[in-house]
Amino acid sequence: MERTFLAVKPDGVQRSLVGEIISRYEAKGFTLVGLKLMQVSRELAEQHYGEHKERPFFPGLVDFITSGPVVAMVWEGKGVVAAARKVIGSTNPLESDPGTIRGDFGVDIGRNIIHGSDAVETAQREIDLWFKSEELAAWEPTLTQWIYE
Ligand code: DAT
Ligand code: MG
Repeated sequence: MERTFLAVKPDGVQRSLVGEIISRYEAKGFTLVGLKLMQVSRELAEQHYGEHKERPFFPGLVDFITSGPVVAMVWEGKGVVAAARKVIGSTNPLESDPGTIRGDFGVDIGRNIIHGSDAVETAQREIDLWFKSEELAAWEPTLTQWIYE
């Protein structure tokens, strides 16, 4: 089953949006297989956002993501990588549709509340970067038959 990596960023944690965000993915029918609140090191932040290291916003992005605790999560389900990104919305919250997390709760691009992997391969890389295999739980919810036909 497909998995994705999601992280509630320091702004989302400070604004008490963790429960709201988890609820959206639970209600959709996806399965939570990993969850931890953690302080991100600069090393982890720089690796996670490595694709952006030449961009002018990179230092500010690393400062921001290390500025307070984040809630790192792994979610599982059919098509979860793309579906989770749809629930998140566009990178710029002002361009995100209402109903999406960024569209409902954010304004500035540098305070866009949540990270989500952008492709299946990226998700695997990010899950391996953020979680040890023993921190992930493989379990089958009893609800499965009411979500999948
Ligand atoms: P996303 O988080 O939607 O995958 P991304 O991978 O292009 O977006 O960028 C990673 C994060 O970097 C993004 O969530 C917020 C920040 N960011 C991106 N573009 C930016 C910009 N032009 N100015 C400031 N921050 C930016
Ligand atoms: Mg990205």
